[in-house]
Amino acid sequence: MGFSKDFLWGTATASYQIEGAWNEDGKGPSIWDDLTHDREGFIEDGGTGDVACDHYHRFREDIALMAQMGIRNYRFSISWPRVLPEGTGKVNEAGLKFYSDMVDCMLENGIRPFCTLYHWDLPRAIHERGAWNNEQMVEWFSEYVTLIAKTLGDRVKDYFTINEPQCILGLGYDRVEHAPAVKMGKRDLVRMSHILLKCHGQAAKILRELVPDVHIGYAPCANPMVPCTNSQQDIDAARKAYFTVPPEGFLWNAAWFSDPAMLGKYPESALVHLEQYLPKGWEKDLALIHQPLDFYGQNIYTSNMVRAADNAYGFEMVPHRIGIERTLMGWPVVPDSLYWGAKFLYERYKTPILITENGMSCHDVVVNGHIHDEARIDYVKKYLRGLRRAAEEGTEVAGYFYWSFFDNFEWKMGYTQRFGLVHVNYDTQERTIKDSCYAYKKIMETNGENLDD
Ligand code: IFM
Repeated sequence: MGFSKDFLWGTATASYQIEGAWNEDGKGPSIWDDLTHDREGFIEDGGTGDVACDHYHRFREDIALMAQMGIRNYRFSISWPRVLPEGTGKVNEAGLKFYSDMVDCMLENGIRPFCTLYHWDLPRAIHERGAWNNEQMVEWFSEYVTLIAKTLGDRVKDYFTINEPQCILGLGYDRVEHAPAVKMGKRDLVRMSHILLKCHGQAAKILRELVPDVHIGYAPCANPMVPCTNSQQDIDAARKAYFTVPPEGFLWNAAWFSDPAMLGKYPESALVHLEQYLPKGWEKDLALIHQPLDFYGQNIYTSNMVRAADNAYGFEMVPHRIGIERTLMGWPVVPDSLYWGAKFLYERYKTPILITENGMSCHDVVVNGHIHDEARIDYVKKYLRGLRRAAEEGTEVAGYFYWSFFDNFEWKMGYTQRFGLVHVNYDTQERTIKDSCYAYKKIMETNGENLDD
């Protein structure tokens, strides 16, 4: 048993976090350029993505390194303002050429490209026109997606529409921790969610029309709910909690952004209190939002604990036990996250599950040219054992992408967090392969058969 023979092992990154070259060769400004340049003190260490891993200039060496380390599938994202500096209209040919060359380079190295269309670097010009809060966003996004499909579609057959809608709206417009860091009220957030979902649907439709033999996915997040015990009551409670949309914090739920896309309807638990904020005629948009997908991606790092309760919901959250192992981000290490996450999501959406991100930020130190990141190796193996158990019990698990191939700009946390399998010295841009990268290579080579070693 174990993972299927065609299991997709890979790694992931995102444009703003690695590329640098923020204003080179005709690229337009993004909301992250503006936030990091203009809001002093906002980013933990004052970092920006201006240079980041300088991947824009070093992609050939980086991709060769991936190939050397056994990576066969690579999830990268496109910077919208690099190809359309004003968001729409004039195309930046140099930007398109960069992605086209990068894709060629991946293929030459035997790496299958998985392209994420939107991983947060929104063009400033689109932000200034209202972005997700403007119905026209669907047209603007369509123009961008069409351009990418026509440029890369002959060589890139795997796409994700939108990465972590929860964070786009939840962190960008509610908690105000990410760009554009603009606070919006509940009515706007509901309307923006709906427009975002329409963008997802429209992108999937365009890809299906323009790219022969395409595979399309979506990459939302939401901490899985893990039952406190193996009792049937706690398992049922956890499943219910995972897909119940609470009146407050509704953006962070799995069902809010996934039920419309995967099932063609909003969850009842959401409609009860949020329908009043949905735009008029929302029902007729569901056909567009609900496009057939080939895989259901999900970014999973940690979980919440749940048990059955004698209250109106039938469940309650339970704090993690004191002293639980945590990553440098402070996220509790819950190895069963991938087990329960994949299992519950597959039961509900009946589409092959792709773990589009999972990984650990550690306090990595280079000692004599080596990084002995045992905690990361342990984390990956533990989490993958959970995923393997789900696969063995019948959950269709299509693949796993470690986040991230190399250390990079971790948004509000700047460069204080290192998630990579490869260490980046930001002063010299030197890459150093961490022990976890060698360990992951072995895992991929054995198709996960060495997870118990
Ligand atoms: O770095 C991020 C990534 O951009 C989106 N998912 C979570 C990662 C770690 O925080």
